[in-house]
Parts: sequence; structure tokens; C-alpha cells
Amino acid sequence: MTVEEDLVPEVHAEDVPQDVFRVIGRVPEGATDQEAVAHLRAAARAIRKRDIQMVRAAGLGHIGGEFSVIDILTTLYLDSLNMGPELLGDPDRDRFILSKGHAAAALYTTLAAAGFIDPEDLGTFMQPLSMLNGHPARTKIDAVEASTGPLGHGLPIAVGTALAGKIDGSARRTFVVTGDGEMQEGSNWEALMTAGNHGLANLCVIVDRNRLQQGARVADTNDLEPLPEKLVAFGMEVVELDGHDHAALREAFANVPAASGKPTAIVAHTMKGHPISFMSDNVAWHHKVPSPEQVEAALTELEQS
Ligand SMILES: Cc1ncc(C[n+]2csc(CCOP(=O)(O)OP(=O)(O)O)c2C)c(N)n1
Ligand SMILES: [Mg+2]
Repeated sequence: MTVEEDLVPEVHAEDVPQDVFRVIGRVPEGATDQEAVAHLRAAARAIRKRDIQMVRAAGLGHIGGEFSVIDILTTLYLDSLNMGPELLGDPDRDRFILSKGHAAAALYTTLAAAGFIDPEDLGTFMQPLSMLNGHPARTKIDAVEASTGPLGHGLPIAVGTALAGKIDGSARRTFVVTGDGEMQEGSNWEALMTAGNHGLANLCVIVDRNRLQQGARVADTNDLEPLPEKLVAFGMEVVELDGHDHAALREAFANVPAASGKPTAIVAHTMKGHPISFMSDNVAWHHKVPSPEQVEAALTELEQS
């Protein structure tokens, strides 16, 4: 079997369970910190379960980078963003851009959990004429603020979006998630330089620091370190945290805009494939499709997580 055959297997959707997925909704108003974190943990578990089923059913996807970013997406959409389906027409809503657009299935599942898209539509992921393309399309989904996929574009778009918000005198904030391998693209550093120069305090850049890119470790390809120091030098307010810690993520997002007036850059330490034992921190799982047995094993691990 060639590597490509291994990566793009013949799939039969009926081979794997397709759970009924329902809108989960935001952390309820007035929830304690503990209740909020419990809500987000349960939501992230459900999102991972549906995501892996979608990837198996489609025979395509990027499960490693999806599982590394799901806790970040869940915290943003179900708690931190001033953004909900009823606010889509409000120019002062917060904005979110998934610059690492290959993690689209994680975004779609989170958008369904938050009520932006019909959970039923998740079953169409990657099918002909589906709005759920392999990479998010602004032209197909209202809640997608920018089409992404080619790496190195989402952060520059987010900087323009944040600059527009500042010019408008709006309180809206712009959040963007980049991959760490993606930070090797020079366009990101031009964008950061602009954000620092313009003091875009309404911008929050989250680097999904899973230390892996496609087929290799970031450090073995084009090392980013010392990443926090570089971000400071570009004028950022830098926060380092565990990107799977919902409490830490909530606190960091709540602190945007930073009192210093600088843009915020969050280095979110994550694991690709988290928390699945045979995927976590394993370079093979960038876009490998799990077998039905691996889906079952992952679902069991998620139940116990
Ligand atoms: C400009 C560009 N070059 C190459 C690719 C193919 N590609 C998709 S994902 C990826 C690796 C990205 O690694 P990283 O940013 O670390 O993402 P993560 O580890 O979170 O999946 C590559 C090279 C692309 N989408 N865009
Ligand atoms: Mg990475």
C-alpha cells in the first residue's frame, strides 16, 4: 500500500457511528467558573466525537490539528466571543478567523454546537455541493468571516479587520488562530509588525503551538524559537498557556484588549491529536484518516477523558 492509499482510504459512512449532534449553546449566564469549565469540557468532548466521525465518513480531514485546536474554538464560541447567531448582522460583534483553515471540520462542528449551522449539515462534510468544504468558505457560511486554507493569509486579514474596528471606534475584537508551522510564512510577520505599529489592542492572535506541522516537527523544519521573545519584539502583549485548559483560555480571552494597549499574542501549548493516546504528538496524524477500529478506540478514550 502506498502512503497516499493509506491517507485517502475507501470509506463507507455506515462503517462508523454518526452520532446525533445537537446545538449545545453558550455557557449559561451567571454560571460559576467551575460550571463554565464543566460546560466547555463536555462540549469539547462532544465536538471531538462528532469531528472524528465526520473525518472518517468523508475519508478526508486534518484530525491532528483539529483536536489540538478544539478547546480554543470551544472556549471562544461557547463563552468568550461577543458573537452568536443573532449577532451576525451586528457590525460591533467580535470577529473570529481560523487562519489554519485545514482544521475546518473542527470549526464546523463548533459552529454547529454554537447554533450557527444546522447539526444535520455536518453529515455533508466534503460532499459535492456541500457548504462544508475542506477549508472554510466565506461565500458559503455566514459565520465564516474569511476564507482560509492557504497558510499565511488569515492573520493578515485579521490585522486589517482589527484596524478597521479601531478606525470605526468600535469595541469589537478580532481573534485569529494560526498554526505554529504556519508562522513560518513571512506574511504573518509583516502583519504582526503592522499590528504592533498601530497598537491594535483589539486584536488577539492565538498560535496553536503543537510543535508539529505536516510530516515533521516545527523545530526540525524552520524553528520558531524564541517565539515569545519574537512576539514581544514585534510589539505584542504575550501570554503563554496550556491550550487545553479552558479556565486559562477564558481568562486570557477576557483580558483582551490588554491594559497596555498592545495587541495580545497567546502562545497556546497544545498537542496534535489531544487527548487520544495513539494520536497525541504523533506526526503521522496530520491528515491521516482513522480506520473504523481507530474511531471506536478514540470514542472510548473520549468517553473516559
Ligand atoms: C501556503 C500553504 N502551503 C502549504 C499548505 C499545505 N499545508 C496544510 S496544513 C500544513 C501544515 C501546517 O502546520 P501547522 O501550521 O503547524 O498546523 P497544525 O499543526 O495546527 O495542523 C501544510 C503545509 C497550505 N495549506 N498552504
Ligand atoms: Mg502545528
